[in-house]
Amino acid sequence: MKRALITGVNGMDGSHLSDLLLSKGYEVFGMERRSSSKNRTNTSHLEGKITFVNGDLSDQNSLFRVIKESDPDEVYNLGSQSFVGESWNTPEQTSDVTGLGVLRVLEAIREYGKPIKFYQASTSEMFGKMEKFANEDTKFHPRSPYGVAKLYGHWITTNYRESYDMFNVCGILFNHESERRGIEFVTRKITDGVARIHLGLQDKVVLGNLDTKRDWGYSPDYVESMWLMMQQDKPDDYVVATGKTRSLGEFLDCAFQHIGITDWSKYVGQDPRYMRPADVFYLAGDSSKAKEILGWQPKTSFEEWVGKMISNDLELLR
Ligand code: F7E
Repeated sequence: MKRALITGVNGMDGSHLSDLLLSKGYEVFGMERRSSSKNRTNTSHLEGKITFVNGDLSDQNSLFRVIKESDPDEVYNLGSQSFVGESWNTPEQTSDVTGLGVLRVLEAIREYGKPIKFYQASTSEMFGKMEKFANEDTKFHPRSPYGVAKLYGHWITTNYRESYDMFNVCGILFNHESERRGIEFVTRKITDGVARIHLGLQDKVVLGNLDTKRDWGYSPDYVESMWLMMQQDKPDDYVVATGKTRSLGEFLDCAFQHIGITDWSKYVGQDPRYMRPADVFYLAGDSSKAKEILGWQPKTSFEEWVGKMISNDLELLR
């Protein structure tokens, strides 16, 4: 039985990856920060099925201990301060956890001595200012403290692969969403808002920059690419995306259509509070390499997963 350690287990990807690895017969260890009130909304169904271990990406000693306790074959580093907007409010903490946290996990693995495969959650936010499809060779230009911290994580993972011959892979994943997405991210904010409007609980969804485009996919499809990267003979980096870019307006069209509204203009407001000092306006990913080498491709259509998110929010609110 293979053993996997997932940092950030309570996040959207961490919980979907746990589901996937359990279905493949893994013993799963999920790292979470100690807290008086547990945040297991996404993982309550995993209690008793995985082992939760206390650890913190900003504390080196805790990581030495967690690696020893879990004795993993594979480590998936999904923990981070992942909300881009928040990274301007807490740039130092974001750099520490999202950037230096990667170095600390790598050092803990190195110190432990046994060969352990390592997955780093890199991100399309590292491309930032881009104009056409990005692949593994596209130049990086991050536009937020979060993107800069992720770029450090990406390069230190690569550097440790080259310096110490470690099996380190980086998945450069474009935006991916699901019913378990945090409410502050734009897709979930909209599906929750649309559900509230439908139930008469709210009049409007108030957003920030509407002039933005993303290559959005579905998280359960994307976590499969993480596992596939770890099963290859050689460690490498892969872009994971759908190849289809949509505007926020198209996302709103699709979401409101699920409750029978075609003209959503009177239900959507704007507030500068939700705008960022610098934004990423356009993201488009070319995942040809992942398709060719990993045999990966997205399975769930845009309309299908947006529908799942709305149905889930309606059910939760009811
Ligand atoms: O914003 C705009 C916002 O916060 C998407 C994270 O998983 O994906 C995610 O980062 C866009 C931005 O995601 C609101 O300005 C407009 O242009 O949902 P988001 P993100 O910043 O793309 C990448 C790949 C990651 O790695 C990150 O960890 O939507 N937008 N109005 C808004 N965004 C939010 N959050 N709230 C609004 O009201």
